[in-house]
Amino acid sequence: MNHHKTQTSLALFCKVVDNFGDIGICWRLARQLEQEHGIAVTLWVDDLRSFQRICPEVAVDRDVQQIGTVTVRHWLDQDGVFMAADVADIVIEFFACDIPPAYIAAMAERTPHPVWLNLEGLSAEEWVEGCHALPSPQSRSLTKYFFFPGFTSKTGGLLCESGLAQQRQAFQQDAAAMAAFLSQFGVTPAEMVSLKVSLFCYPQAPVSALFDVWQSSNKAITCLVPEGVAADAVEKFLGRTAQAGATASHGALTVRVLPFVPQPDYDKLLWACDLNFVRGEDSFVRAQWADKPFIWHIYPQDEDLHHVKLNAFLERYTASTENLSEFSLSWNEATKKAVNWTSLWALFEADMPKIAIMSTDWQRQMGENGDLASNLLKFAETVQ
Ligand code: TRH
Repeated sequence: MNHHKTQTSLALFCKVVDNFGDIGICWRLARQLEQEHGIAVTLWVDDLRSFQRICPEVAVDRDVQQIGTVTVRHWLDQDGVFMAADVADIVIEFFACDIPPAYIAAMAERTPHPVWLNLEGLSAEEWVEGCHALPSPQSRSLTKYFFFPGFTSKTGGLLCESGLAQQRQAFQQDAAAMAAFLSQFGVTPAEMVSLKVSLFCYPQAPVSALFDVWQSSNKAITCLVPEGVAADAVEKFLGRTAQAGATASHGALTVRVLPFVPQPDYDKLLWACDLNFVRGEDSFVRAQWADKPFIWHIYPQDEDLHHVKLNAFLERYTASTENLSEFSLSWNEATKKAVNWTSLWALFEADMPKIAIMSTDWQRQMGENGDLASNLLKFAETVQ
């Protein structure tokens, strides 16, 4: 006999706190759940404008739309009318975002109750292993579970689409494809063979200090920076507004302002560059899959809490290179040592080949933990 299982449904609630990471992560997860696992996903998001920056297909004035096969709903307020029949099999709130009370009431009405998860932010700290998958009893006999991404087998792992490494390799082995990709941003053939660096960071990063060092480098450097990123330092360097298309060269350094590209193109940018500066959570993880050295600018928190998180990651990641660690700490102003950017850069640059090899090994290690979307669905099955 043929048993037809009905399609599993999943609702993912995303509040954009700021920037692009919240929606960046939720959109990536939603797409992967649909495409690789055949889940019917409804993504509730409160800020369609931020969504549109990373996914131009999004219409900012539509309450319900299909993007690919994902249903996107504009999450307008905490009110709303929901029936038990509206509730998905799996309900995920991203980053403790407080889903609408009426939706929770409908969850309690539904038989069986849905699996309810709170998808947390990424941290390399050890306590994460102890909190991952913990139940948190709620009113009306509902239970919410904490689901933590992470870097070990005792966490939910990292977001990584299947076939991503193959796609990346194919692109990196195809010099013509890489050149075509970069030339759309005005990158010249001479710049193509320079040291290509992508730059994505928060406004307080010491970009000007690094630009100064790069200008007197003995090797040409091309820095590709998306519009709006490090605007003060970029404008100072350019001597004019940092609009997409703007460019200037001083000494060995050329800076080019790129448009903010759709999410899949951002991956290609990371793959095409020799070194990537990334930030937050999603670009930070994507840089780990790019097989290239990267420097992470961590999202700043009160009382320098982020320094603890940064150190926790560096401890896991940089076992064999002090120079990467030193550079990262200085980039994040997380060291009390006086910073000499010239020597930091020289040491780091000399280590780049070694760091690239380490990064390949890291990907293999992370692969052993399984990917976040698959781990999440496996976990949902165990608590169903
Ligand atoms: O934008 P971020 O700083 O986002 C976040 C948020 O601030 C969030 O509140 C916080 O919790 C988190 O950081 C730690 O950095 P992130 O996470 O790297 O997200 C950026 C997204 O934007 C990512 O999905 C990649 C995408 N992107 C593009 O699609 N095109 C681009 O040109 C660039 C530069 C990025």
